[in-house]
Amino acid sequence: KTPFRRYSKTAPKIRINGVEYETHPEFTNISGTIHNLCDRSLHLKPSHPIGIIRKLIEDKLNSTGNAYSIYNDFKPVVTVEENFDSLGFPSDHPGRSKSDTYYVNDKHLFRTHTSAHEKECFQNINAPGIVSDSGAQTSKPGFLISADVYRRDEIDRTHYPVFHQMEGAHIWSRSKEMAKEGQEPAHIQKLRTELQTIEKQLQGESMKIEVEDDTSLAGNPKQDYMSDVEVELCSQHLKRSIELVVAQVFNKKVESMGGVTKDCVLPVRWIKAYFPWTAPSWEIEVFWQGEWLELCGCGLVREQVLLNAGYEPSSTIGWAFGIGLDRVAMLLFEIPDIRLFWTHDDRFHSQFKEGKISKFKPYSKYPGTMRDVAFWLPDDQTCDVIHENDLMEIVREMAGDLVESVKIIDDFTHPKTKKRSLCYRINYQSMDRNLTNDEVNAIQENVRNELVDKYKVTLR
Ligand code: FA5
Ligand code: MG
Repeated sequence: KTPFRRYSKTAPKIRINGVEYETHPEFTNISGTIHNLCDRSLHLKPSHPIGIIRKLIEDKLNSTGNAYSIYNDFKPVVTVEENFDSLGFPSDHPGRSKSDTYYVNDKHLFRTHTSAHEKECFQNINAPGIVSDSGAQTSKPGFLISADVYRRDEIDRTHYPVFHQMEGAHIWSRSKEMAKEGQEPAHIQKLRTELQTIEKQLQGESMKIEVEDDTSLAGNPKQDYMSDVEVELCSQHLKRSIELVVAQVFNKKVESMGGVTKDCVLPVRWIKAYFPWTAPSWEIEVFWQGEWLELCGCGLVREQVLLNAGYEPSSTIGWAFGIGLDRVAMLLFEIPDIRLFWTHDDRFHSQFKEGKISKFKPYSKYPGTMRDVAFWLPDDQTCDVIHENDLMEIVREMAGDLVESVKIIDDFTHPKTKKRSLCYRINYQSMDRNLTNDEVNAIQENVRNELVDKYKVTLR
């Protein structure tokens, strides 16, 4: 059983990954569960599905010219500045709220995405003294960052408070010298050559990608400092790079199913999106087994992000993307429940091999047990309002990985008293063993007590 650590709002200090942080009476909302998960580094395990996918993507992207430095060891606690401010998040962005984000204190939080490390990695590209693999005094123009990310969220088979992302970025310095008569500037020529290499590689893949691309910039404007040709080439470079990854990964999947990808066509589509730190922006979706799956968000890096990292105005253009690794891994390895990634059970881990995509064979299906909890919300305005994610957090804290899902089944306001009642259905189910009734009852009792203690609800 995972030890149960609790942070009372009065505990003055918390130690995370060897660093001591002051707590904050209003901000600190991290739980023992999260603390226990923050040094597992699943993405670094070579024969864990998350680690396998991570490595496949890194190798594929570096096969087009070895342009990416790899960062896989960033610790999860970052500053509010790194996670939000440096990327231009407005001060009222919902992602900043305590109901969505795990705060260590008012200045530190568990990163909600790998974009939190963009600024530092952009700074490293420009930092003097960084020696590349070839010994040159410049570092690579791109980077890949893989890490665990944290979000307070609902509980079901595809949501877990910790998941994994890979960030990618690539920049080009604008040439200082004027281009020769009749020639394009050096960085444009470079982009064209690199793009050709990627396109050629894409054509060589046995899995064909059928692209539906929303190239119109209506409602998805370019930045003024970039020229039309820069936007065009940079977006193509970004999109073809990601398509190359998709072609490779899904090719491996089809092969592992005993199929042949020779005449296989995989539909993908680019949909315009919005991120505060990229413009224009897109999301890519892949059509797999009858459904569109959202893979990743991306776009051309906003100049402000580069300026925040110390770049000279108008000196640099580039792109960035962020891929969620867990859902892709679930789909490719046919893993039915996201909790399985976190199990210590060898019946899970012994099934996977470095570099291979294989189908997960469930070792056993243990039955679930349902329990409902119903309560009246307090009408006393002086106590904390309970957010659905707060309830999820309580269940998570009491049940750990023994909870499969939590669903609202009733939300009712009394017509006369105007009192509001909620009912949630909790499904307790272990991936590794049978649960006893006593055990489930004890957890359920803890959940009920905690709801009363923390949020002053009236149980029904
Ligand atoms: C981001 O997190 C951006 N940082 C991505 C980005 C990077 C955009 C760089 C532009 C430039 P988003 O919140 O949509 O965006 O998450 C990115 C991906 O992570 C999603 O496409 C999805 O694959 C995955 N993801 C998001 N939420 C979850 C979740 N709760 N569980 C599992 N995967 C998730
Ligand atoms: Mg999204």
